[in-house]
Amino acid sequence: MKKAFLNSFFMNRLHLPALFQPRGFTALVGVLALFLAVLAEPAMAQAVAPTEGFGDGPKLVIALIALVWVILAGLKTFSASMRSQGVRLFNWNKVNAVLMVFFLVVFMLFVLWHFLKLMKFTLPVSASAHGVELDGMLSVTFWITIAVFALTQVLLFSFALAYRYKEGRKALFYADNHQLEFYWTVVPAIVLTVLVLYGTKIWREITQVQPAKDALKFELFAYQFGWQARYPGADGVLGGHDFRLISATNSMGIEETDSAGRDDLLVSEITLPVNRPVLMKLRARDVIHSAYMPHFRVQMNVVPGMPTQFYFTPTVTTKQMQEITGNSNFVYELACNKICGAAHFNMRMKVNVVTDTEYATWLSKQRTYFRRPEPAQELLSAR
Ligand SMILES: [Cu+2]
Repeated sequence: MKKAFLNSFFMNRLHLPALFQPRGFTALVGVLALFLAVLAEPAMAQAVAPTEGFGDGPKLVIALIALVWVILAGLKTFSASMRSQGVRLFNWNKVNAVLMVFFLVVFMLFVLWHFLKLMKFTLPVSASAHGVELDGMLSVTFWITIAVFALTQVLLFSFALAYRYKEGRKALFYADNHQLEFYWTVVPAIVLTVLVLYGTKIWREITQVQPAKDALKFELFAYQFGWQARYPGADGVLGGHDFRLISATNSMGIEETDSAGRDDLLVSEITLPVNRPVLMKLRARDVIHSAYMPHFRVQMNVVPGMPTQFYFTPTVTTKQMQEITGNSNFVYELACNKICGAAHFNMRMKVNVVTDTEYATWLSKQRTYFRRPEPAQELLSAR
């Protein structure tokens, strides 16, 4: 090694092709991944809860990485210059192998820290009966993937340490092993089949069930950009509809000639009695929207020309959920979950889950879709 100091530093460390050699590339990707994760984190926290931040944590992590990077670069240059004088300071092969394991531990702790830090932004317990099943399925899938992830990462990085270059050690030529290949094909196939069948069973239980006779029906009508909600009147039947009837005075296209529709109610918020099955009917006026009520684990596409529905039972009232979450301002919401146009973000509606008596009181105050009587009493009392 007779290279000059600058030559050895800049040519070996910063020459681009070196970054694409396995070692340089691993380090580059590792640092980039950490850097991106650190950068994305405040943005994520900001998006969910504007007042919550991560303080100086991310800056500290970036500074630490930069510091370690600079120290290593300095050591490497120093050791290269010493080696040109015949003194060997470090076994860099071993240092890199140990750094692999160091990276594994730091990265795993980083992942764990993220989980703990961001857990509070995840959804609270399911507010519907089927949601509990769905959550159970998700956690089973989650735990299996976490176990596989941890196992494969530990193997990957510890093998880099255990089987690093050693003088005199020759790699074993190992062409194939049918038994090994059999196991790593069959075991994942069985696990995936079980997961898929389990998921299909739950999906069938959620969507293929026959709605109860006494189920409460209501209709959601999606348009660019908003929702309209219609409840059946005293008869419990929603009147017919036809898109050709949509006009300035009949925005949902309800058939005025259908007697079942005359007592239908147009409401500004969805209100549901707790523990009563609900059949949500969905229609769209223009493009595909999606009715998404995350707290109830409910989501269904709303398609023009193809009515869809979702059948579910709310089990937790708004008041109870406020206690569970410790947030006195908590409200359930309906949002559109299809990017349906410029004001897609505006497609929201409040959802209330209340007791039977509260529901009856609320219902009695709603106005009918067609002839909405003037609220004389309310106007008088307001004055
Ligand atoms: Cu939409």
